[in-house]
Amino acid sequence: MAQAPLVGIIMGSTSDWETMRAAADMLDTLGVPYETRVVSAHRTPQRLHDYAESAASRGLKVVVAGAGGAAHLPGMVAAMTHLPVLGVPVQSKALSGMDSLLSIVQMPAGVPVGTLAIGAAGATNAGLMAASILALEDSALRDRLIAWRTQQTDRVPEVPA
Ligand code: RP5
Repeated sequence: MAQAPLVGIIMGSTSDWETMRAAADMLDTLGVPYETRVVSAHRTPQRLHDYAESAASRGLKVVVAGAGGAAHLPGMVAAMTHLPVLGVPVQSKALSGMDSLLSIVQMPAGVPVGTLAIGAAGATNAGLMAASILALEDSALRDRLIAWRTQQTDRVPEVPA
């Protein structure tokens, strides 16, 4: 039987999947079960409400939310759940993701969103950070995470080829 998802990867549009798949790839690499959903703050507000309200009771431990432009998804989810929310600013066409970044990062005191870098690097790191949070209570995952980090370090040559 498949393991129940611990991380919810949500995004404002299917067009965000190209970026957000980097978070999913990282969780696959580290063996962390996750689910993926398209949840738009503007186009599907009821879906957003239902997702955020039920996330904790369904067993999710971390939400990774990616959106672009007027990127209200991570903040709105954070407003409705006590779970840690990691926000990924998707690179927009008009403003190269600066709009996404500023929409996500500048939350009012009391409603935190852990904001990552714009684009795929941010999505990868959101996956890693979600795994780090889960690894606090999961020693096998902690070992896989440490092994992944060691491999990354070992791949860096001292001299440029
Ligand atoms: C946001 O608008 C989405 O997160 C996406 O990044 C952006 C564009 O969405 P589409 O017009 O491609 O559906 O809500």
